[in-house]
Amino acid sequence: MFLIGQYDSPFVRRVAIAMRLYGIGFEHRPWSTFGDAGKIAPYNPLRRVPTLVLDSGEALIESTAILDYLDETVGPERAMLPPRGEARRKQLRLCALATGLGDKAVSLVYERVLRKEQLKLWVERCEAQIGGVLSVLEQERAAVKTPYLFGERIGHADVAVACVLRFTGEAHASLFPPSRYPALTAHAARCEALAPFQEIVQPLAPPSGD
Ligand SMILES: N[C@@H](CCC(=O)N[C@@H](CS)C(=O)NCC(=O)O)C(=O)O
Repeated sequence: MFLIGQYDSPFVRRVAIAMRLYGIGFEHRPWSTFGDAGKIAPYNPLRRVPTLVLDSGEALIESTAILDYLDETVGPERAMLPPRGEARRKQLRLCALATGLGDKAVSLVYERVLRKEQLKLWVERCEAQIGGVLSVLEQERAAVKTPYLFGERIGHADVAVACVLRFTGEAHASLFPPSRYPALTAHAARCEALAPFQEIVQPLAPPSGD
């Protein structure tokens, strides 16, 4: 199977890291959503990444749906998300906050590099959404004393938060000053020290719009 997308995307990265953590092998096609849109389109008409193409030819889209497939593949004992109940809902909520933050951070990058003049209304809205989510995540991470958000084992929310923090810090340094978010900074450092995070990483290379 092969994973389409570059590792500077927090969404592609969270999927690739989960695959490494699960020990699931894959080929990597680091196609750019803009430069290589024509290559992505046959697998995903949205021309978005991550897209995971299975050996059968079936193409999975959306990081959450891809992780759902991977969880099913490894089974409930090893899955990085509880199968049901409150524990699942709580972790999915944090995943949604982290990936929602990622959506806004990506959107702000597009606004910066693809438009001649940025739309102030949109920029301010995204910045407020990013700041609001970071505050809540900081509070909630600070309140948890275990190594990871939901205990001793790393979960999808941990990976999502770390990947999105890295992207936000690289793309919008002024929105994520480490001194304002010590618990999140410590969380990111703990995750980034793990081998799969060190292996699966790519400095941000935004589209040029050309
Ligand atoms: N909700 C999607 C978000 C994926 C996403 O935003 N990917 C970006 C790259 S970071 C992309 O494909 N951008 C091109 C586009 O949206 O047209 C997911 O979780 O997979």
